[in-house]
Amino acid sequence: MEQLDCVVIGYNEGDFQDYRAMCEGSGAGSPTLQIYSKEYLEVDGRHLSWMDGLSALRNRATGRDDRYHVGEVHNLAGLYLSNFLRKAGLSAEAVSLFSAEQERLADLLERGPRVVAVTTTFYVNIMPVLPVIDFVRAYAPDAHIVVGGPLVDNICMDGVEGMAQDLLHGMGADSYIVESQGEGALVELVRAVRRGAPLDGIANTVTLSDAGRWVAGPKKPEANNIDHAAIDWSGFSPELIGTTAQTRTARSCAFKCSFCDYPMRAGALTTASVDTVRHELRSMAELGVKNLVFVDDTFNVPPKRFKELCRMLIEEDLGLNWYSYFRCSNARDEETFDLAAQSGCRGVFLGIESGDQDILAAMNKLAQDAQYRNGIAQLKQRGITTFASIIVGFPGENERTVQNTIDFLNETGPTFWRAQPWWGNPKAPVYQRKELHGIEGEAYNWSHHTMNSREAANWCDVMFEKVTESVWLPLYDFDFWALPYLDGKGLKVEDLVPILRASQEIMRERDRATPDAVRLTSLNDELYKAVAAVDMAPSRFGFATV
Ligand code: B12
Ligand code: SF4
Repeated sequence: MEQLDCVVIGYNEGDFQDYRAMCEGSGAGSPTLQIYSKEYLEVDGRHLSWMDGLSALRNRATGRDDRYHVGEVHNLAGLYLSNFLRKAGLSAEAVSLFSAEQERLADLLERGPRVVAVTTTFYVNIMPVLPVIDFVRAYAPDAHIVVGGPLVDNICMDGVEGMAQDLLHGMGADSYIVESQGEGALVELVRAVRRGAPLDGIANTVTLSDAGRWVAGPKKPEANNIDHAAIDWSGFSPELIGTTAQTRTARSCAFKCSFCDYPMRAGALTTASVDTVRHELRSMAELGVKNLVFVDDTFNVPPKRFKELCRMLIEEDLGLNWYSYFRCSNARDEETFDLAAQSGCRGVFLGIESGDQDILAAMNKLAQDAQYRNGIAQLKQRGITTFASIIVGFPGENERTVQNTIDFLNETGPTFWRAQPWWGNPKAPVYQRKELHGIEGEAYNWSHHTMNSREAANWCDVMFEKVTESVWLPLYDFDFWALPYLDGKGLKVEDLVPILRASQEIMRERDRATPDAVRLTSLNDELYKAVAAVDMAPSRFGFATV
């Protein structure tokens, strides 16, 4: 079989039991444990992620071995990077979910790839990278392993000195790419490995010197043409892609929310042309894709382009349902909502963050409460599923502002919601006014003039009790992005709502100081019956393959 130039490995979700131990290790009252408490199900005495819990209950009813997992929707960085390499005349294959595709990965590694590229989009520490590198070393000891993506970018943000050296050694790759894009550097690296040329001068790469130190090559920001980089979907098989697929029509974001550093890292907003998107969607539909996810951070901005995209989707009439992030504050006329609905919009992720006007202003959200209320009402009228994501504990937050958010959620009734304690990102703009807000600490361990992280976790619990007009969505390997995936499996929102509502009731009962064991058993029975009653297509992965 022909030798491959590169294999790109997508997502390794890590071990849920390790994640549980980490959360429990943070101690009672910590934000991490609070988040964990609202994202697991207990099945046969074992804590499982919500999606694994769903699979286990279904398997009990069907006798099958289905492992439903959002990573069945092919990892987009994997597809994007392998497509980019192919366009540069190199051969490349992608793997989506490491834990479930080890057999296929082993087959690809048998083909002696020159380079194995490891993505890190979803990682906040190096742990998930380690088993991937061990696996590749065992099956393809001669392959050059390169790790890139957001994790490496974050580690090397201030250069490759000190802690960065240790972490790069700790991961154990042969080189790293430090760039918010990085696809250009990957092509150069693969070409150099192919030629047997030295790697140390390649822009945006970090290589190991003879003295055992990581040394950064020249820094050269990439500005890859987003139209030229569009994915040629005909190069991937329908089995690999399935009925739900993600794509991206823009890079970065035009806003500057004060809790987020993404636009600073990703550069200026860059959009693909409507025609590029048209061609991509046609080839996706030809593969059999039915549910489409636009992962763009602000899909309906600029508004004029959004309308053009919707009109194109209507014209093409490809039978696609679509999902995306959506900013209500930029949807200023009814036509926007009409076009969204007519073009197949089925669900939107609303970064609401807060129902309090002062907090929104402090976050620099450039959004008004009235715009949110109107937006949710318009979307609901058109049968579009809404998910409201809330941050609790941003500087300025207090009992009154939390109550305003609770009222907002109960009055507007988005289909789904979730609140999470604020994650203090020291690179985000709000940290430039640290003294003003009295911010001390970061990540999930902080305090400021009006709250601390443990109080924020407690308020999330209070909200969980008091928000009654919307249904909680778990986070771990679920989130809004699981909705299009489950829809593709036949689990429609109207069937998912009662299932999630039942699990929310279970979480409420089990987290009480003295849970009622009889009620808990009856709620678990109710959940099982609801899961057993739905009609779902088999999953691509099984537990036996893990
Ligand atoms: C869809 C999604 C998910 C889905 C993915 C489902 C699936 N089937 O793939 C799921 C539900 C798993 C998910 C989960 C999480 N997610 Co998420 N997710 C996204 C989202 C919307 C899209 C990611 C994507 O595909 N982007 C498009 C691709 C093309 O871009 P990319 O992956 O960045 O890759 C580019 C470069 O980074 C680079 N690159 C990447 N890897 C490599 C490797 C090499 C070698 C090279 C050269 C280049 C390279 O190449 C690509 C092209 O330039 C992003 C937001 C966004 N719009 O990007 C958030 C995002 C990635 N998620 C984020 C987070 C925080 C999470 C969670 C940790 C949430 C949490 N708090 O628990 C979890 C992690 C997993 C878990 N335990 O639940 C953050 C990441 C922050 C960070 N790492 O700094 C983001 C950016 C959202 C945000 N703004 O906060 N997520
Ligand atoms: S939170 Fe979203 S809209 Fe705000 S700056 Fe970050 S990516 Fe942009």
